[in-house]
Order: sequence, then structure tokens, then C-alpha cells
Amino acid sequence: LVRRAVCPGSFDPVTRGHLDIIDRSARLFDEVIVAVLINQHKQGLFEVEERLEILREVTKALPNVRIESFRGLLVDYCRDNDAQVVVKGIRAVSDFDYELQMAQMNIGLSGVETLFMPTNPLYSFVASSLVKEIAKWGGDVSSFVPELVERRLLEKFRPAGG
Ligand code: COD
Repeated sequence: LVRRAVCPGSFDPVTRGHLDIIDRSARLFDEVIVAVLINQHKQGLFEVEERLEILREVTKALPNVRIESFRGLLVDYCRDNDAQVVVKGIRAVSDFDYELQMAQMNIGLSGVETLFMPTNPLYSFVASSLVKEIAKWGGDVSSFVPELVERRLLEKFRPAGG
């Protein structure tokens, strides 16, 4: 039996917190699929294609990790890809309420298990949304995101003609 886990998210953009969870999951499972949700109702800063490209680049040293996108229900995606487990990083108790609700919904819907992995305390306050806001106003995000993401953020927010 191949033990296959899914790390789902928006990854708009991927942070060092996400990467820590992906890296640790890759040590626990035979295969890890990082699944980027395509959400028609939520326009991201980065196009899904660009998020996938960045994720592929920053995980290229992990041979058992693959990067894909999905739409619809996570449980359906797990079933279609023979994944038994979803891995979620928990940053603080504030993450727990909603994550618990989704995990219980998902096991009720299909039997897919969710594993909660405590976030590395170095990154427990890191969120894609905050990173985008800091970068937008010219703040330093280098300790929160991989170098490639920092560069892409600088490009996005560079003043036109500058
Ligand atoms: N450190 C560690 N882990 C982190 C950090 C950090 N600093 N930041 C985020 N994470 C982890 C969390 O586990 C988080 O859940 C995951 O990474 C992804 O984070 P984001 O912000 O990129 O993604 P979200 O929260 O927008 O993703 C939500 C999902 C796409 C996972 C969720 O909405 C989903 O499963 N949707 C599919 C539709 C569905 O099935 N809905 C019914 C659910 S019951």
C-alpha cells in the first residue's frame, strides 16, 4: 500500500510555514501531493499557474512531492488520487476551530483522515495574507517566504515604470 497524503491550500503565495509542513509530511508518507485550490470566487494575487510553478521550484529537492491543482471538494480529490490522509498545519488555537470542523466534515463525507501538524514556532504567525500586505507596502518578507517568492512579490508590487 502506498501511503499518500494531500497538503491542500491556496498557497497565494507559498510561505516558509507551508514549506515546513510539506517537508515534514514528505518524511512521513510515501508520496505527498500539494494541492492548490482553484477558487473562482476568490481572485488571488498570483494566478494558479504561477503558484504551481513556484511550488514546483521550491520543492524540487523533495522527490516524493508533486504539485497539482484541484477544484471542488477536497474529499473527492483525495478519493480520485487514492490519498488516505490530509495534512494541515496548526499555527494557533485560532486555526483549530475551523480546521476541526472541516476535518470532522471530511471524515463524515468520505472517511478521509486529517492529521494536524503543529507549526514550527518560527512560522506560527506567518500567513500568506499578511505577507502580501507587508510586501505591498515595501516591508521585508525575506524571513517568511522562500527567495523566489520574495522576488516575485517585489516584481508584482514594483511601481509601474519604476
Ligand atoms: N505554518 C504552517 N502551516 C501553515 C501556515 C504556517 N505559517 N500557514 C498555513 N498553513 C497550513 C494550514 O494547514 C492551512 O490549512 C494550509 O497550510 C493552507 O493554507 P492557505 O492559507 O494557503 O490555504 P487556505 O486556508 O485558503 O486553504 C483552505 C483549503 C483549500 C484547504 C480548504 O478551503 C479546502 O479544503 N477547500 C476545498 C473545498 C472543500 O472541500 N470544502 C469543504 C470543506 S469541509
